[in-house]
Formats: sequence, C-alpha cells, structure tokens
Amino acid sequence: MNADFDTYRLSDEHEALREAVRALAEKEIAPYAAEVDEQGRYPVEARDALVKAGFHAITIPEEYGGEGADELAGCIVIEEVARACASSSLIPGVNGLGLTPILLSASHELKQQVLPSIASGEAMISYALSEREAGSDAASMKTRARRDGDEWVLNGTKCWITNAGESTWYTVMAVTDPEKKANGISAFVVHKDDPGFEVGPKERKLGINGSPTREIYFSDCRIPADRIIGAEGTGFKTALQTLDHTRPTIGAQAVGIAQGALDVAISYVKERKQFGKHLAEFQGLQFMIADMAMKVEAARQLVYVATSRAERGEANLGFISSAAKCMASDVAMSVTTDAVQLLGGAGYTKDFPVERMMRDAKITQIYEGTNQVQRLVMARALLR
Ligand code: COS
Repeated sequence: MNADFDTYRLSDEHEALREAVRALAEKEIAPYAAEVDEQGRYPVEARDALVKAGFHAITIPEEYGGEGADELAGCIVIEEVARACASSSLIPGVNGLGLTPILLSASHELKQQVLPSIASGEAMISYALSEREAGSDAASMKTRARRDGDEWVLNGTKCWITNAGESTWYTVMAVTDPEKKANGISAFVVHKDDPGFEVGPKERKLGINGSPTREIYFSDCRIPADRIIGAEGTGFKTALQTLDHTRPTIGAQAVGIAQGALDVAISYVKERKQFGKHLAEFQGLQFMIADMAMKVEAARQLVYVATSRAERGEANLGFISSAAKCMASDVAMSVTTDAVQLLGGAGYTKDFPVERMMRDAKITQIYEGTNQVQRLVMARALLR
C-alpha cells in the first residue's frame, strides 16, 4: 500500500475501447435488457455481439488466439456492458473468472487445449469454487478428486455456478488430500461432455435473471490427468489469487450498474416537473445527484487502481482488490436505490430500468466473496 498516485492512466486505446463498447452496448445490448430480465433468458444478442467484436474474453493472450488486452481493458468492457445490462456483463465477467486460474497457473499445454476455444467464442468458461456448505469458508469444500491411472475422478456438487449450462468449460476446485486442508485442494478444468458431469436446474433469483446460476454435479466424472491446473495441492491458492485479480472486475460491474442508474436518474430529473419546476431545480435532489456521481467516480478510480496493480503482478493485492469490490458494490447498491427514489413511483415500475438495476446491484455485494469477507481480507492485510 504505497502512496503512489500515478498507479494507472487510461491510454488513448482504453478510451477508444470504452467508446466502442458503449456504442455496442447501447445498440445491441440495452434494447434487450428488460426482456432478458423479465423472461429470465440468456442474452444471446449480447453474446453474439460481444463475440463478434472480440470483447467476450479480451484478456486472453494473443499467443492463445485472444486479444491480449490488459486487465484494465477487461474492466472497461465489463463496466460499459453492465451500464446497459448487468446479466450481459457476466459474459466477459465470468469468462475472466473462469480463465484467470488457467492464465495464472496452468501449463502451456493446458492453456493450448482450453484458451483458443474461448478466444474464438466457440466456448465459454465458468468458475466452480463454492458449495452449498462451503461459501465464505471455501476451504471446507467436500468435492473430491482422486487420481486413477491417467485420469482424475471427481465426485461432489458445486453450487451457485454462474453461466452453468451455457459454459463449455468449468474451472473446478476439489479436495485431493483431505489431511492437508487448504493445501490439499487442487484445481481442474472440466468439459461439459466429460462423462459424469451434469448441470442442475436454474436458481430462481432476485436479479441478474439473464445469467443462469445452477449447481453442477460430478458423479465419478473422469477427466484426463493433464487437466489439473498447476501442481497438486495448489488449487486453493490459485483460487484466491484469481479472486485478487477478478474482484476488481466485480467492482467494474458495480460501477457500470451504478453509472447506468445515475444516467437514467439525471435525464429523468431534467424532464419531470412538479410544483411548476423541473425536479433538477430542487436543491435537495441536486445534492442527491451530486452525491451519487461522487460515489460512482470514487469507486471507479479505486477499481482502476486495483486492476492496474493486479495487472502489474504486485504482491499483497488482497487489500486493494477487496476494497475495490466492496466499495464499488456498496456504491452500486446505494446509487441504484437513490435512482429508484428519484424516479419515485415510476422508478418502482418496470417501465424504467432502475428497479432492475437495483435488483442486479444487490448480487455485487454477495458474489466473489460477500462484503463481510472482503472486510475480513482487508482487516487481515492491515493487522498482519
Ligand atoms: N493468494 C494466494 N494465496 C493465498 C491468498 C491469496 N490472495 N490468500 C490466502 N492464501 C493462502 C494462505 O497463505 C494459506 O496458505 P498457507 O497455509 O500455505 O499459508 C492458504 O491460502 C489458506 O489461506 P487462509 O488460511 O487465509 O484461508 P481461510 O480458509 O482462512 O480463507 C478467506 C480465507 C475467507 C478469505 C477465503 O476463504 C475467501 O476468500 N472466502 C470467500 C470465497 C469466495 O470469494 N467465494 C466466492 C466464490 S467465487 S463467485
């Protein structure tokens, strides 16, 4: 935690990327966002548009067929898509989460097996750490992986898996040595067609209804031995190191949702009249708008600093990446709630997108570690 104020700078390329993603999101994603939410359907229009533009998994290195963009670029894509549709932003978001363990720790051969299919958009990837009884306490997982000759055999159930059923690949953490606790967990890549792999029914959720969340089941699921990510016993560390890189991307999603709600609120208060004046002329509401924008900008800056530090491979990312995720998601919840308030009765209806944004914001305080876990990570870093 150095007092280094020049920790990132948006390049011309980053600004151009933002403009390109915003244009794409407004034209090809926003028009379907309400329908995707109401029908609880996967945003195929967003997927096709993101794949066509190469924005669905932008951080895959060129060597593996990807765009080779940096993590800040990855955050900008997620932020701008989330401004229009949070469910759709989980396409680049979850790809990033699923493939980061591979980028960080897999062999060149495994990267070659998996990454080109994701880079081309032919496949997507999900991340499977949580279990019904192992959420915040992720190391207490029960899913087992046992070596049998040239194969690993997986048994167990993973829970709350974002985009399960849509993804082809799954990065899965499983216990290989129960005696060693966190150091007895290994990470694997499973393909949807591997024998013994199945997905469960869709969870019925408050928000992000366009992104399926399901359990995934492993019943004597056999995968080739070379699908282990890194060495046996390193899976939990890879999983946490991954979160150091991807929690800022949840922050980016939260910033995008908040910005989307703020933009709607600003245009509404400039149009709507009460007591013979535009709402924008009431100082009480002006102060609300100013506070909302101030919080969104502060969260954005923290997210960009965190992701830039992660990109540089700095040590001890726990504090900054948890702070970015925690603050941005708390901001998203408060700003979307205020946006509903500013639109009044209209804001509470589905005629405007702010009630959806408020429901979608809630998950950002919960997934990739609850904000209580983020505070625990921050406190541990401070008090170590
Ligand atoms: N990077 C690499 N290694 C890390 C690490 C990090 N950021 N943080 C901890 N480790 C290492 C530790 O050093 C320890 O290894 P050693 O025993 O060799 O020292 C090991 O990992 C276990 O760490 P720790 O003892 O801190 O683990 P805990 O069981 O106490 O769990 C929390 C730590 C609670 C922070 C972790 O389980 C967590 O983040 N939980 C939330 C999970 C989550 O985000 N779930 C959402 C799923 S993704 S949608």
